[in-house]
Amino acid sequence: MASLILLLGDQLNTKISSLRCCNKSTDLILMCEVVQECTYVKHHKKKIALIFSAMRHFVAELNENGFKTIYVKLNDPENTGKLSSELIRITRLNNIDSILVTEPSEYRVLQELKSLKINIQVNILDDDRFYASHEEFTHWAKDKTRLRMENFYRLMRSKHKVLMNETKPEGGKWNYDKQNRNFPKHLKNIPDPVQFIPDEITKPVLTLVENQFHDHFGDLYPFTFATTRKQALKVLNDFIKHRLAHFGEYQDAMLQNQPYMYHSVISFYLNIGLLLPKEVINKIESAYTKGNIPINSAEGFIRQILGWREYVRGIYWLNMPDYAKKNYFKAQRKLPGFFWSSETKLNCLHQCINQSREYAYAHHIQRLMVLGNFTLLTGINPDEVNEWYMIVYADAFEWVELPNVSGMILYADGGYLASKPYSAGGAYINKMSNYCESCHYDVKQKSGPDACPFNYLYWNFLHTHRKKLGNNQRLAMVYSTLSKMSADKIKQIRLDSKNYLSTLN
Ligand code: FAD
Ligand code: DLZ
Ligand code: SF4
Repeated sequence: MASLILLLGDQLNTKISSLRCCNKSTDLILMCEVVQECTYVKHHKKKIALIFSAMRHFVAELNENGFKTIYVKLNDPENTGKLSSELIRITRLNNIDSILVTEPSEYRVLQELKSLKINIQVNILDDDRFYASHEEFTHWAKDKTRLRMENFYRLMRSKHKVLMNETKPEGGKWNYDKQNRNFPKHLKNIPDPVQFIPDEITKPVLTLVENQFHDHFGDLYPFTFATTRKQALKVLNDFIKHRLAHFGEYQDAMLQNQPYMYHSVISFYLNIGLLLPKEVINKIESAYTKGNIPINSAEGFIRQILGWREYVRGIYWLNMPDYAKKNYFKAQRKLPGFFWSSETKLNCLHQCINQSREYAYAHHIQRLMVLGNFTLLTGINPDEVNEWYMIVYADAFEWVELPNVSGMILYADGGYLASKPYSAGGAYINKMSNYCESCHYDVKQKSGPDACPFNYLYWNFLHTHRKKLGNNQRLAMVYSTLSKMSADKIKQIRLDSKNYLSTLN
C-alpha cells in the first residue's frame, strides 16, 4: 500500500504529522511550486523566494534522509499550476492507494483538498505544531459572546506549565506590560538579526522570481532570509543571546531606519515550519531560568506566541468562512495608491510602507498603530486591507493575517477578538517613535492644513461611530472628552477630516 504525502510550502519540518506517518520504503512525498499559490494574491517577491528556496532546501534534506520524493518546479512543462491538479496528476502517474496531508493552515486550501475529484481516500491529519487543537479552542470559546486573549493565554500557561511556579505565574504577575512602555529616542547600536548570503539553491530561485513575478510588489534584493532549519535556529539563538533581554522594554518602539528594533524576526520561520513554537518557548524559558533574561522580556515574548499566535489561529478556524466577510463599520473606501508607492507626506506611513517594500517585514506596532490605525480611521474596506497585508509581509498566511487585520486593526468583527479598537491620534505615534521629527505635518497641531491628520481623524472616527462604540466601557473616558468638546471644535474636526479624506479618493 503506497500513500502520496502532499507537503505544503508551510509544512517544512520532519516532525509534521504527515511525515511522522510516512513509511519510507513505500510512501512518496510530493512538493510542488504552483503559480496559483503565488498569484491568488500577488505576494511580495521576497515571500515567494523564501518559500521556494526553503521548499527546495527541505526536499534536498528529505532525499538525503532516504525519503522518496517528487518535487515539481514552477517551470516544469507538465506543471498544471494548482495544488489539487498536481495531486491528481502525480497520483495517476504512480501506483498510489491513498493521499495523506497535514491539515492546510488556510481555509481556502483545505476546501480545495476537500473537493478533490479523485476516487482514492484523502486523509487529513491534525496540525499538531500548535499548543491548542481546534477542539480545545472551540471548547474554551463555547458560550462566550466575546473572547479575550488574556484569559486564553493564562489557561495555556497553566496547562502547559510555562513560566509557572506551581499554580502561580512566575514573578507573581501574569503580565508585565506596564514595564514595557520605555522608549529613549536616542537608542543606538541595536544589533541586527543574523542574515545569510544566497547559496547555490537560493540563487536560481531568485532568478526565477525576478523573471516570473517582476510585476509583484516589493524588493527582491538583497535577499538575506534563512532558508533552512539550521539557519532559522541561528536566527533564534542569536536573538536570545543578543536582543531578547531588551524585547520587553522596547517592543512598542519605532525608529526610522531601524526595521527590527529588539524583535525576534522569526515569524517567517515559525509560519513555514522551520521553527516549532514549542521549541521556541522552551528555549526562551530556559534562558530566563538561567538568569540571563528579565521577566518582562521573557513573559512579553512568550505571550506573543503562546497567547496571541494560538488565540488568532483559534479564532480563524472557529469562524471561517464568515470571518472573512466581517465589516462592522461598513467601511467602503478604497486603499489609497500610496500604500504601494509610499508617496505620502505622512512620514510615519511613508517610512513603514518603504520598509515593508524593502524587507517584507514590519514589526507589530508599525503594522498595528501606524498602518492599521490609518486604515481604521480612514474607513478602508476590509477586503482591500486584508489583501494588502497578505501581499506585503513574508510571514502572511491567512490564518494569522486575517484575525490580526479584520479583528485587531479594523474591529470589523465588532469586538469579538479585541475589547476596543486600537485607534490613536498622533500623540501616540510621537511618543513611541521619532517619525514626527521629520514629518511635513505638525503632530502638536490639532486642526488646519498643517495639523497631523491622525489628530482630527481620530476624533472624527469616534464621533462617526458613536452609536456603535459609545457604550464600550473601555472607551468611556474618550467619549466623555468628546462630549465636552464644543460644537465648533467638532465642526472643525469634521471639516479637516472631510478635506483630508477627499484627497484619498
Ligand atoms: P516578535 O515581535 O519578535 O514576536 C514573536 C512572535 O510572536 C512572532 O514571530 C509571531 O509568531 C508571534 N506574534 C506576535 N504578535 C502576534 C500576533 N498579533 N498574532 C500572531 N502571532 C503573533 N504575524 C504573522 O505571523 N503573520 C501575519 O500575517 C501577521 N499579520 C499581522 C497584521 C497586523 C495588522 C498585525 C497588527 C499583526 C500581524 N502579525 C502577523 C503579528 C505580528 O505583527 C508579527 O507576528 C510580528 O511582527 C512578526 O515579527 P517578529 O517575528 O519579529 O515578532
Ligand atoms: C505562499 C505559498 C506560495 C507563494 N507558494 C507555494 C507553493 O508553490 N507551493 C505550496 O505548497 N505552498 C505555497 N505557498 C503556501 C500556500 O499558499 C498556503 O499558504 C499553504 O499551503 C497553507 O494552506
Ligand atoms: Fe505621522 Fe502625524 Fe507624526 Fe507625521 S506628525 S509622522 S503624520 S504621527
